[in-house]
Amino acid sequence: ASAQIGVTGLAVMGRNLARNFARHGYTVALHNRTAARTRALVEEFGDEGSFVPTETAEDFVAALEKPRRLMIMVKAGDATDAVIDEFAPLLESGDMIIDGGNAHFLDTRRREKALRERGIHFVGSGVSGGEEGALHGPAVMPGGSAESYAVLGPMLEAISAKVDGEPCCTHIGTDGAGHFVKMVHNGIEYADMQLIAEAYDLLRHVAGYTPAQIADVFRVWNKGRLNSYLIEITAEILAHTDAGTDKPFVDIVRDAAEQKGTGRWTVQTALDLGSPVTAIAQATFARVASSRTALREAYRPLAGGTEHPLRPHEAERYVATVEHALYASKVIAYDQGWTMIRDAAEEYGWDIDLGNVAAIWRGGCIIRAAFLDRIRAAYNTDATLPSLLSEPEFADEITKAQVPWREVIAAATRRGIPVPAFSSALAYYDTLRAERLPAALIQGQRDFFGAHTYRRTDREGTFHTLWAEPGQPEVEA
Ligand code: 2AM
Repeated sequence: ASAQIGVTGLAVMGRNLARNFARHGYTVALHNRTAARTRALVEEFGDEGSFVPTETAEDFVAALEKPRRLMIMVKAGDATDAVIDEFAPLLESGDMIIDGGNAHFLDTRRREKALRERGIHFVGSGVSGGEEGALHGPAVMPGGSAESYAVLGPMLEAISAKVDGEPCCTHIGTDGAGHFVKMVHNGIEYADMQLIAEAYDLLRHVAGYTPAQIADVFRVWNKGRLNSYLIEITAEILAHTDAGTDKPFVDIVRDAAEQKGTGRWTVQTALDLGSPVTAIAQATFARVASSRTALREAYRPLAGGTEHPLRPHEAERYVATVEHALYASKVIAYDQGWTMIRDAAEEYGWDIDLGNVAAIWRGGCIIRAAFLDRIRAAYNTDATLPSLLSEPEFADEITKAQVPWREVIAAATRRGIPVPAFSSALAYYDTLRAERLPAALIQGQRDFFGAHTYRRTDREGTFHTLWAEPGQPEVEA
């Protein structure tokens, strides 16, 4: 019993996390259903640190120091349950199982409860940053008990990415909070990617820029407030030429976006929570729509917008306009994500520090960005901030972006260029900003056909109008 942590499931993510622990001085017990993977890891990387390879579940558990810390890195879903069922009977009270896979937070809640009843800590942990992150420093989002974090926290912080010396790992909240926050991270990632893609599309088809020219625009943007990993890689992708054809890489890729499902989970969950994450939803639907070949065939011959080519001297100004629209939409998308996290915290009783969520996403993960420092500062100044736009600096930026943001969307609409994420972000902004919404009319319709009742602006109570009897006063329901 000499290993501080054990990792079972040694496909690329598990292997790289195991190596990351070992490189940080921990003795790591290794296990995999198929022992060949365990042997291969030790053969290839055994000199990176201290590994204890094991073949049976019993040997694996016996190799772990108490309280045992056992990390599961298998495919999310049934495999996770199978592995838990295999190991839990071999563990004792106080031991800890960490699930570093992409589990649905409701599965994590279920597993945590079942294991808690047996005295075992179950820590559902989001791990972001892909293979490279797993090896060199991911963003880590552990849920579970505070007691388990006291033991695991230092280890997870050690292997996490660091920004200004701070670890990109914090205790998110109890049971499924870590996997929930990871899910929303991915939802925000979908929105951010779609927004960037729409900005590219506009520069291409309105400004008439080539992919290489747009790469230069993104490189400039990456030096400003949009600075982020996603903007940086976008520039690289746009500058890339397909070796075989010499065409811009972006022109030889089929325009049907795929997904592994965390965006879909975010949207499904948002509907249950009543969280209006419209930009994330539009980004998810945009991927789905792009893949609907038969529908696209059917719509392709239909009428579109009108061409208004920009004159060359207008292009430069247009780039600045798109930057405003992208930035403003991005603030809205992130605000929606944070709203959803707050809604879930309330629903599930999680004590989530919203500033810390921003802080740990500054490194290791796909949405890492300078911008997150500002979100963190906003929540650190006022943890009860109802929205990012309640913070004066963000409010000021959005105010300054108003005219260009609307101009970009209006011009795209006239030309028939789809900007679902840009326009949903603006519609969200205008919805929440409005003095009066036509929701009043919806309430009238509901009362008319279904006697669903309404409330009045001028006095308290719940009312129903006798629609079939004109002239009658409304009745109090
Ligand atoms: P394998 O190497 O034996 O296939 C990713 O698929 C990782 O999860 C692999 O390490 C794989 O083990 C493991 N895995 C998948 N399903 C599993 C299961 N039902 N039980 C144990 N490990 C599983």
